[in-house]
Amino acid sequence: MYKDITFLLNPSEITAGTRGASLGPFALITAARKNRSTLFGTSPVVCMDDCNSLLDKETEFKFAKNSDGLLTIFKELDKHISEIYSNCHFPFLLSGDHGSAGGTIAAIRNAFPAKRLGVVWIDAHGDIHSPYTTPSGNMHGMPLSTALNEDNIPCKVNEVSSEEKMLWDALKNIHGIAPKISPEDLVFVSVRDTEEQEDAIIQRLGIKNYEVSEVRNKTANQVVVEILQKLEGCDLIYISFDVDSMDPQVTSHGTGTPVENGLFPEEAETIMKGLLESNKVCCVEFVEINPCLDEKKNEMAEVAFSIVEKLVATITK
Ligand SMILES: [Mn+2]
Repeated sequence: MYKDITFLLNPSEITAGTRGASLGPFALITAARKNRSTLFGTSPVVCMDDCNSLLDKETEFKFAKNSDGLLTIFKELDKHISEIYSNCHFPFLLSGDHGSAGGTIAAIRNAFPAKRLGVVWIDAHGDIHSPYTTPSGNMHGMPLSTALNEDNIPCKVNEVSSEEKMLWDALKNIHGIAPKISPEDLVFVSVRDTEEQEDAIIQRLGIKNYEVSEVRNKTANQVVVEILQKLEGCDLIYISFDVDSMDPQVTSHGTGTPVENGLFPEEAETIMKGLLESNKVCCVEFVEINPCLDEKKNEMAEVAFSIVEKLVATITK
């Protein structure tokens, strides 16, 4: 189905609250080189432009910080991902912060407008805030709301400016497709740190979350079976893997917002490999590795790299 993989590096960190996620993709490549891996010499590697210089100025947008730059990143992602698909390659994204993943979803939908897309969001966080509900204005907490075309107005706490609204609406409506996905086609894994506004929308939309305890009790393989069953009506599946889904005691704190009691790396790997075996997965994205915050040198990137290696072997076999 795919001739090869293209690694798309997207070192954007304009939507995170801490600094350093832009180094994540390069920390992962460094981990590969330390292991004398030839993975990144075997398939094409493309690096996207970023808008990270926005971080050197004050953002005008309190509740949608750097949303002007994020809109640019969404458009860049579309350009690159559409080119990767037109070459019959599988886009494997190594990104900075998670905020741009709404743009990845948008790009996939734009490349396959007639296909139904399922999303497996493996993350400690729900990432389902909007400018109307965010406590921080950091847009890495909002990518799923751009994909779901959701403002969560019943939980509104912020007065959003007209400029912020315009940019937010542009993110949600990019490519003229809104929403990009349905809530029933979204599955959370390992989400364990949410705010009450997020809990309310997750409940209202009925989004399934496989908590860490459920993964452990049922086994990761059983969770794969259930997710594929739930997404049976989807033609394509996108996997968004935030490394903070994993347990920081087992990995490290080399990520922007670590949360205790996460998945073991083996569980994350088993789930993603199992999903890939279905041949429905059309894109995988790794996000939020932050080597600046890593108390074990580059451990988070090394753990992530070992998973990337196994997933690539599954995709190309
Ligand atoms: Mn996330």
